[in-house]
Amino acid sequence: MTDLPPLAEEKRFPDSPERYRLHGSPDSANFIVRMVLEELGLVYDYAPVDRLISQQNSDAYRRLNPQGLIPVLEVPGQDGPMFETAAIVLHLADTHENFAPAIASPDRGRFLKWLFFLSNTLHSDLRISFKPERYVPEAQVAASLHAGLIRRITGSFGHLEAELSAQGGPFLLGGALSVLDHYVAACARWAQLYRNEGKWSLEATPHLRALLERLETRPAVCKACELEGIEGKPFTEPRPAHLPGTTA
Ligand SMILES: N[C@@H](CCC(=O)N[C@@H](CS)C(=O)NCC(=O)O)C(=O)O
Repeated sequence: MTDLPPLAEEKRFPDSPERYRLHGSPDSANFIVRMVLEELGLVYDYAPVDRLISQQNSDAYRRLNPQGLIPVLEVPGQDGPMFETAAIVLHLADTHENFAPAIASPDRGRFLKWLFFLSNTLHSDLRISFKPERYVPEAQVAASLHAGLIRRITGSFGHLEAELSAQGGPFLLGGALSVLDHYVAACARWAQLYRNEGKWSLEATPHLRALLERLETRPAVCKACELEGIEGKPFTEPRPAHLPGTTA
């Protein structure tokens, strides 16, 4: 039996880009990916997705992410575009060996559990709380769902506050900055800005506030904010982004 010759690189990965390409719209979940790309000092292209005209639901975009959700990162060498923010930032951190503990490290498990918590609990709840009427059209039921989600979101920030306190800060893993911190910072921003109606604030979470203040001074975070059209203090005194394509 003869081994078949390997397929040419371009045949195996016909859509693999030459360099990272981030698809996003201002202040959407791509903001988290953007902060991480900037922290890692990576070169990338940016493809704007106009949410005002629902471009995320176009056939072309759904070929990148069948859910029609932002962000997508096209990754050199991968056999398809990546979606899901946590998967993307984990991939970037692992590939570039920064902002995540190494696989054999004793804090890897702690890192993973909080990353999954941020993705499948806090971020997920926030997303539903922004537009509860998408899930339950009746106004009263939607209002009640929203109230329940705000309680859960407040509880989730409470868990993160307790972890920060237990680790002694300044970051979620303790002394080392990781992609968890960028993820939680964006969630804290959106929780204050969108459909929160003053129900959650940083008052009850002083350790989280200190983490956010620290992140706000990082050059990579400032650069990401500038590119996303986010002005002022993005996490402790958030104001809506002002670039076209922004939606609440
Ligand atoms: N689980 C997804 C959620 C992403 C998500 O919620 N994206 C929002 C923007 S922040 C979106 O695409 N919204 C457009 C829509 O719902 O039509 C992830 O982590 O990437």
